Amino acid sequence: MESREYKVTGMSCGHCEMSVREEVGEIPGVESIEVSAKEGRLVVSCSESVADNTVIAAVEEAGYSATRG
Ligand SMILES: [Cu+2]
Repeated sequence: MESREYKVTGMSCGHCEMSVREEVGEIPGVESIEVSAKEGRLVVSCSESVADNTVIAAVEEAGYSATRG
C-alpha cells in the first residue's frame, strides 16, 4: 500500500469531488481517496500495482485532468 498525491485541475465544487471519488474508487486496488476541489488535490492510498496512468485516466473520465505531484 502506498499514498500518492495528484494535482487535479477543473474541479469547482462538491459534485466535482464526488465524480472524481466515484471514478477513482472503481479502480481495483484503491483503498481510500481524499479529494479537495478547493486545493485541486487528490490523495489516493492504493496497492503498488495501480498505475499512475490508470488513476489519471479515471480523473479524466470524471471530466478533469490530473498530474502526479
Ligand atoms: Cu463541481
